[in-house]
Amino acid sequence: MTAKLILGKDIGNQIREELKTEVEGLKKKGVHPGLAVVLVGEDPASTVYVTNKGQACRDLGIHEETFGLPASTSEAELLALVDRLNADPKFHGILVQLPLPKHIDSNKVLLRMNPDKDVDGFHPMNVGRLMVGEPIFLPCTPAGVQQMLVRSGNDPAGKHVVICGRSNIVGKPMANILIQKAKGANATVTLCHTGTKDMASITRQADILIAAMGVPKAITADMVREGAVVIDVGVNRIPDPSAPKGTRLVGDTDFEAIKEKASAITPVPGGVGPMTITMLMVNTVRAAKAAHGLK
Ligand code: BQF
Repeated sequence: MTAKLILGKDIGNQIREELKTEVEGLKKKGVHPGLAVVLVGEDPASTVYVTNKGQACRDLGIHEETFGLPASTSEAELLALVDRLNADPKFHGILVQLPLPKHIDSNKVLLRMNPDKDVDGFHPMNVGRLMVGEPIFLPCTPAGVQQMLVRSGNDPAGKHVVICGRSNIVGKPMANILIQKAKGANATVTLCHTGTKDMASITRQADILIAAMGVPKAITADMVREGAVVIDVGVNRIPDPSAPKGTRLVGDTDFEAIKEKASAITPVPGGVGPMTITMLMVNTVRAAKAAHGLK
């Protein structure tokens, strides 16, 4: 079997087209969605991600401002900026790009945000709301994975989904989304992590396998059941002397080998990554509507 590609780039563009129309309609009602993006330091990968987010906003007509702060910014200074953005009605969404420098406690920063502007869905209030089944913002990457599954005809309902990786940003919210008794969810979920014994014996039972470990090519073909759907969340930059930049992006799966075995797979790049950005746009529009009492 050779796997069908699930292209997040295409699925995301379709959703962004729908959003563009929605943003135009909101502006006619006097609502101009706005997003504040905060970047502390100059990590090259984070800088690329923040650029991607700003570009997506401009494409949709969403007002966006990036607040670039030096790596030496103190926790108190960052908290003061969050307070200011919380109080600024121009911004319906606030995003603090992670990871933050080591001297800043990111949990403290997330806790300071107005949960109604937390378009990443990382504030403990929003984490809790997801767990009890009343989410306002779903974390962007797992929300994007859910959309890719549903829109590619692989509804997770009743399926055994195995997630590898337990980060607060992907693995844990992914599990919390898919176990809900809700449309596009209702799956049986197994969460594997670095403490899992014989991971391959578990991944081989997956109807849907989600790789979110942050380890290049950690999922090999022998770990995949014939006909499984494989979602690769990994974005790893590895050295490649033959590439113009000297590096290239690889996921957490051995794509070339697995595509001969899976029924469907997401590529890297062009898979989950663009969906993360798309779902950030969805959350920002939702935040703007909620702030103006619109459904
Ligand atoms: C693509 C991210 C790890 C840690 C923090 C498109 C993005 C990436 C890839 C992107 C990511 C990864 C983002 C592609 C945002 C996804 O074409 O494959 C877009 O911008 N992402 C982030 O903000 O923080 C991260 C990965």
